[in-house]
Amino acid sequence: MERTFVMIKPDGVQRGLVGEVISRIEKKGLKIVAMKMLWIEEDLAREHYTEHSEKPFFQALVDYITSGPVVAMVVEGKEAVKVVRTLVGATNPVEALPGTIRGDFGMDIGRNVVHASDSLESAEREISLFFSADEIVEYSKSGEEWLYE
Ligand code: IDP
Ligand code: MG
Repeated sequence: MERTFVMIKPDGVQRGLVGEVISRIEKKGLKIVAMKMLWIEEDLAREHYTEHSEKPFFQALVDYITSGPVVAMVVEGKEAVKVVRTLVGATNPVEALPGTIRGDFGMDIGRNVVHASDSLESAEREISLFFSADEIVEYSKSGEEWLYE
């Protein structure tokens, strides 16, 4: 099983999409093993998006992600990184396919509703930035035998 990091960004929270996003994650068959609401500080935002620190949109991105509360999650499942990226859709909601979160709920690359880790390495890094080990809950979920062969 893999774990990935998912975050409902400030626009997703303000637009009342928290339930919708969580619902899609649950219905797909993924297991939520950690979740919290927080208001990200500037330093954490810069660290989270460090790979983009030289990009022209970096400061706007930091301003966006610190503009209101977010909902952060750790999500577990078989190939969870890839599965969640597929659920989330392309970075630019203009190009994201209908049926994906960004395709169904976004209009602008700078307001694309959710974040999801892009690799197992990013997932491990991002999970440890946002959660301590004791905030991640291990449990078995009923019906797993109907999800996995
Ligand atoms: P991702 O979120 O799909 O992994 P990244 O390329 O890692 O996409 O970019 C991180 C975030 O930075 C995007 O989700 C989006 O909010 C923002 N972003 C990416 N490219 C642009 C851009 O060209 N203009 C403005 N914001 C951008
Ligand atoms: Mg990314």
